[in-house]
Amino acid sequence: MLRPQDSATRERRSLDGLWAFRLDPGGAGRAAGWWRGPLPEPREMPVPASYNDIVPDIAVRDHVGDAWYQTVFRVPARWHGERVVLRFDAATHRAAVWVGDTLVAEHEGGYTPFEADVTRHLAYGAENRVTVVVGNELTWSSIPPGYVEDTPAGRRQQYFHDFFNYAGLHRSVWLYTTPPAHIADITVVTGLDGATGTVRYAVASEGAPGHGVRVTLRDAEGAVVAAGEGAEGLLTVPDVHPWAPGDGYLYDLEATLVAPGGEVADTYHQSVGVRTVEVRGTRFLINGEPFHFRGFGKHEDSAVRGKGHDDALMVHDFELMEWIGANSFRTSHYPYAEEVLDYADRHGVVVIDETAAVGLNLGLAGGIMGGAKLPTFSAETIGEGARQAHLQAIRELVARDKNHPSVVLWSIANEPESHTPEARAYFEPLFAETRKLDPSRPVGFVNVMLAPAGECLVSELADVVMINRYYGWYVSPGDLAAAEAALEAELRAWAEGQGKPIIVTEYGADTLAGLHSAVDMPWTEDYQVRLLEMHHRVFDRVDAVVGEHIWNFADFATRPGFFRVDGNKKGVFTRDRRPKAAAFAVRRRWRPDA
Ligand code: GCB
Repeated sequence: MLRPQDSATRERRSLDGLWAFRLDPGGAGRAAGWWRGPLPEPREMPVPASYNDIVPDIAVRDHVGDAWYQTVFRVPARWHGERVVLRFDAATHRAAVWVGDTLVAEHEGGYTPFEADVTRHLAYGAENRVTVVVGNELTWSSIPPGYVEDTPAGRRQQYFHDFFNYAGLHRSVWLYTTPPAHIADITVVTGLDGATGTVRYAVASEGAPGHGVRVTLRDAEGAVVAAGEGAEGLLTVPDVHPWAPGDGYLYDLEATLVAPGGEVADTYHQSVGVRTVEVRGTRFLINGEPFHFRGFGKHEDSAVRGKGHDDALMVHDFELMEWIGANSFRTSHYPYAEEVLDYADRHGVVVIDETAAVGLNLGLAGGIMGGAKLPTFSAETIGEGARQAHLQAIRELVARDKNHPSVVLWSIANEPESHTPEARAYFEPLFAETRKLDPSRPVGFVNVMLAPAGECLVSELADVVMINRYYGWYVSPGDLAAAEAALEAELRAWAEGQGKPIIVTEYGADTLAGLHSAVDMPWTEDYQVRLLEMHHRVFDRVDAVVGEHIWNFADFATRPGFFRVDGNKKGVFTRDRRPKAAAFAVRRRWRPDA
């Protein structure tokens, strides 16, 4: 799915800003048809943002159910005759959208975009009303899963992942035009053969019978380096400047749809980074060179806006990652805003791109949360409904992110149950589907400590081993000597058992900024430093380890709980992005010359 852009033939307009808003815990709005007129008794709500922390009211923060958004805008008269599309970059976790009285879109899944052709539903040169109902309930059939519990105090959302269930319109809303005959999709797959680059492209169009396609590839200075005719083809780029970690060199592919009479019907500009990705033995190769992942699991999370995208925070996070010497991150535990991937493309930052499939593990949830033990995969819990939603989440992720050179690896789930035959059966078709959709990138999932080397039945399906381990924290807290021995033994077992590259996608310790101790004491800044240093010593001894992603880049919000002090504190930075002592220690490892 192409992002809205301004081009010679297209125009876009942001609908971000303050919308009318109203919570609807009882579901009255659907029965009363709130889209048919102004929302009753609204308050104002910023878009994009999570609504949860905007209002100092626990009923807003912990709301379960529908939330209504509405705005009114004028459409320029000159847009008449164009195709006009209404696009939501994300609505968490599901939405229905009306333009005036007409239902134009419904979407499930909180972190991928959706859109509707609203050409016939708009009044041109006049005022139009858009109403959106956003649902935040997590069920046994949603990704991520959860369930709503009826308690004497009201409905309560339960879920199995360790970050707050923020909801709302988290990303931008756009109205954009295309000509009626338009480019609908572009796919590029790049290759390298010595100094020559290749760009295999496919341009899909709609409403354009008899039209032709022309493509022009320009370098960063704007010089034409290759050109082609036809909806599909292969371009070669002599003396190519590859995209590489730390060198986000991008070409511009201009696709032009040409009407039978020869006039330009539509144009779209697609950035292209020419690079290859390959897993060979225990190495992860980018452009044929071994790559070592240094960085973090992150979250889209900050005070007040929750998961709302914010360019200032995004750029600040990337600047801090550069300062500390990170070359990569994982979009734990959901697809991030497209602005983030565009930035990573431009700056040569490597991305492991993850679906929102987190918490598919009731063994873990039961263990940590003390709840009743239910089977993870069953007809009553995570079953066919969830698997269909998961497949759809993978399809939408690949459709959205396939052209980003920064994305080198798909992660189709975080810490699912993976040691049972049911898990294996659940995951086999998901791996197959991901590979079918994108044969050009490796595929993996993130393994949990409950399914160690030798017991995991799913890792075999993956191209790389990704593991989250908490030696020195959940296992042997305060005892770094025991933790070091256990970590090394497990990494060696993975290396011998799988013969694949290993990325340690999480390791870390909760740390309260300002707390210190001379001896190893969990929660202190000194302990976080020593725990990370211990891990790094071990990683350096195990050849198959090709990646270290600390959990987490920054402290983040979770639901309340006795083992979380105002959220998860495993950040190397605080939630407001101040460095803890560990930030300086990690920087010394990752940027020894700085
Ligand atoms: C994990 C999860 C992550 C949690 C982390 C923790 O394994 O993947 O979402 O936040 O552990 O701190 O417990």
